Amino acid sequence: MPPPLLRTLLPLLPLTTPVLAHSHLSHILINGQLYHGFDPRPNQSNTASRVGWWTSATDDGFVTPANYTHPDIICHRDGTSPAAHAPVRAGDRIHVQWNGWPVGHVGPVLTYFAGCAGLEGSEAGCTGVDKRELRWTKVDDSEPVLEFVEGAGINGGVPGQRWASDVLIAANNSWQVEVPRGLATGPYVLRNEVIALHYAAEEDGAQNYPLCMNLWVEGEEGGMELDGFEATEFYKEDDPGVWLNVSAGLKSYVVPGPTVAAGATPVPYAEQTISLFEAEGTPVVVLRGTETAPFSGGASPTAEPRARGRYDRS
Ligand SMILES: *[C@@H]1O[C@H](CO)[C@@H](O)[C@H](O)[C@H]1NC(C)=O
Ligand SMILES: *[C@@H]1O[C@H](CO)[C@@H](O)[C@H](O)[C@H]1NC(C)=O
Ligand SMILES: *[C@@H]1O[C@H](CO)[C@@H](O)[C@H](O)[C@H]1NC(C)=O
Ligand SMILES: CC(=O)N[C@H]1CO[C@H](CO)[C@@H](O)[C@@H]1O
Ligand SMILES: [Cu+2]
Repeated sequence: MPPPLLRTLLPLLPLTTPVLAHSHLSHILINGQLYHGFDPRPNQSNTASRVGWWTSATDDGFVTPANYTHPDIICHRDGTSPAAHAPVRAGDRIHVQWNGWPVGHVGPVLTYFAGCAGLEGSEAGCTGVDKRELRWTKVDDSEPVLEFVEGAGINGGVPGQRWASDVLIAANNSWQVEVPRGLATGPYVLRNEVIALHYAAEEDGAQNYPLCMNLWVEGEEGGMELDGFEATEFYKEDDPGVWLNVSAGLKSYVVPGPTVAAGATPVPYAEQTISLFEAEGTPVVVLRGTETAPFSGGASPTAEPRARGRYDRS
């Protein structure tokens, strides 16, 4: 870990806005139904029926490029699956709600799916699966990611630039994701990740926020199975989209990681809007194969590991 950069880099942040702690996914909405994420901050009460993965990121923080080959990049630090899955149909839109997004933390918003069916331990859906066995398919890379605009930075971001993260902030810190049409029925993990680039001019300065949620997709018999990449192979420390100075007259941006799968339909910027909450949804647990039952709250997720030391940067 390099020494704290806060003192030298603080002027990059707008002075009028408080420096927020970073963020996590508070919930997802599917057709107005709310499913809870996991709040990693100390002293939060997290419901057993949450579909968000447990993490030890009690500082609401991130994973850095030095850890791109470490399992922490899969579903954040010590990421551990919950018992419940949010039911959704192939082709539905999922509204992914971040718990705020700090101004100036500019970068791409990336979305991946991994299927759990067929993996060892998948009798209970994604819950008992070894996360290192997950193979991820990118379904959205938030194109065009970076647009050049007149004037001051949007939302206090970099002057002359509008990033996907600024679009996310404008939509009340949320992102819409379409579940690929034609997907096979079964349990999946949704991985929504923002890569914040405000310190990325420094080696190991990018900040990845990879957050996971369990889904139960009602798709098609004999639908498309996903086969993708290991998350520990997505990025390299010196990728041009990871190690770059966003303030040094950037002319273009190269999105890191795999390309978006053919057939996936990212939701365009114009449709990245707030979605209204109507009711609490009932998550399901997977009984076996393609059979599910409403989550009753009884089943306890796998033992949750103890939090370890905090990362030291904001
Ligand atoms: C919050 O949790 C910490 C330990 O994580 C504990 O020391 C503290 O007393 C708790 N605060 C409240 C208000 O419960
Ligand atoms: C905006 O986001 C916050 C969480 O950051 C959420 O509590 C609130 O309900 C959202 N507002 C709307 C209208 O969706
Ligand atoms: C990034 O670019 C800006 C503008 O050229 C410069 O002031 C700053 O020192 C650069 N940062 C680093 C870490 O090189
Ligand atoms: C290369 C590297 O920095 N690996 C780190 C990834 O995260 C774990 C857990 O915090 C560290 O122990 C490793 O050193
Ligand atoms: Cu931050």
